[in-house]
Amino acid sequence: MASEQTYIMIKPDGVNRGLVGDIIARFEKRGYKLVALKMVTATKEHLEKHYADLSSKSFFPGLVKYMASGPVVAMVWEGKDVVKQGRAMLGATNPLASAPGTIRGDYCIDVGRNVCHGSDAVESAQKEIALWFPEGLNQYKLASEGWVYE
Ligand code: DAT
Ligand code: MG
Repeated sequence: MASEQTYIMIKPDGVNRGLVGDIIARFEKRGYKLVALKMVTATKEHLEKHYADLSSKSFFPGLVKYMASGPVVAMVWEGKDVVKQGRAMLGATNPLASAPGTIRGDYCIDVGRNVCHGSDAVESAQKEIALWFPEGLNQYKLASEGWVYE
């Protein structure tokens, strides 16, 4: 099975609001495979790299400050179509436009406090995974695989 990977991150508001377990559980219960996880208090320099594409935006300094204000939970999830499905599970960037049932649609209101990050394409996922997990990922066979995939 071709295994796609995505970078999912619980932002400092998600950590402080006690949403870590719920967000991880959603990906676990869906059937996706966790291949890396750690809590990191990221430096501004690291976050500027992560959000480099947005550096010209007026909200960029505030975004970096918020993301550096506390620890984040960094994860890599693996499975079929996980980049696109992960984005759908997160909901729209602006929580006011996020459908109920999505993480953002269920747990937040302001775009600047939208509790989670998910890679937007396979290529950006690869870049983000390399940035956040230079030490590499875990390789194992998930015991439930045959019950998730036909
Ligand atoms: P996403 O996180 O859905 O991939 P993005 O990559 O366009 O969205 O932006 C990254 C983050 O920047 C987003 O999660 C929240 C913040 N952001 C985006 N647009 C914003 C805006 N108009 N005002 C304030 N923050 C914004
Ligand atoms: Mg993005």
